[in-house]
Amino acid sequence: MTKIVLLGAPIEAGTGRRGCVMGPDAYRTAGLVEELRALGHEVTDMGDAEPEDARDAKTEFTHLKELEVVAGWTRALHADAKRLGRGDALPIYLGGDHALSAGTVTGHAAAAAEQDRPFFVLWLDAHADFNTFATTTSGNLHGTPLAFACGLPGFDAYLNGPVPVPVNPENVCILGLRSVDGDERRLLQDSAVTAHDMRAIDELGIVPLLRAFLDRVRAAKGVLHVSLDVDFIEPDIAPAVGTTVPGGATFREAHHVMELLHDSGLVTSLDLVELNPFLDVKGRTARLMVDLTASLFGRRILDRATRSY
Ligand code: Z70
Ligand code: MN
Ligand code: MN
Ligand code: MN
Repeated sequence: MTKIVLLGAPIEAGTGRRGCVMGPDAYRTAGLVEELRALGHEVTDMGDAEPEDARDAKTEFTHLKELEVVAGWTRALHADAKRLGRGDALPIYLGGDHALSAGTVTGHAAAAAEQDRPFFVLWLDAHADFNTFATTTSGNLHGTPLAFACGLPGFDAYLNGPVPVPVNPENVCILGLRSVDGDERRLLQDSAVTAHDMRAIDELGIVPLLRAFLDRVRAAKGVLHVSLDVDFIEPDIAPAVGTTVPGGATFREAHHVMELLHDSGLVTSLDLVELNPFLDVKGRTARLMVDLTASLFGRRILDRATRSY
């Protein structure tokens, strides 16, 4: 049994379109609380977080969209995540677009540092979200949270100062990559982030790639934050996203990743991001995300002797 807290983060300002604000309620409607309780977990839904006022958030760049709103969410969620990271329950953040992870990842990194635990991030996404204010061409700030969390320069507007505890890029693994911008690619390749694109998954298999990363987390006695972007999954089966990129993880790959994460026992916090219920087809993407979350929290087809994790 795991103690789980749910916190909604209905932010859509990080994307170029409307709809992610409905994400938290779509997860509730799709039965997330009931599914987790059916698995024996103690679940508390804390409702939705609210952004801080961040009208002071300014930069030299004029093409950034909704910077003040994104900064307000970053500050609020950073504080929420830092507080929840000190507690004994496992938080699931219900997005909301991926800009919310600027707050959750940096908040959990700060909490982990207080406890002298190495902090790791698994980023399941078609995108690297490794743009800075200087490199984003779209101006959509959901393309920036991982660069921000890793301490790349120029982001002081988000937290009104530097990131207190930047994530060590060596402790970050991206799985599912298939859309990276030009300057973003250079930043990513110059960093120590482990990035596995779809070609790596096709050639080597998603399981060995994930196992290698989990082995590193375990060896370091680390804690693991998982950030699951809906567009990690093939859009034919997960259509409710603003940016559909073909060639995503299959139903079986996605569930297998979740099952391995469960067996590892290493996950300490989770983001579910980029669900846009306005674009969904009869709730199927929301239900798939709930089912994947259930797999991460122990739902299985048969009990079996697994490998050591
Ligand atoms: C592109 C940009 C992005 C998510 C799209 C796309 C970023 N690299 N991230 N969907 N989750 O605009 O920066
Ligand atoms: Mn609501
Ligand atoms: Mn993303
Ligand atoms: Mn994405």
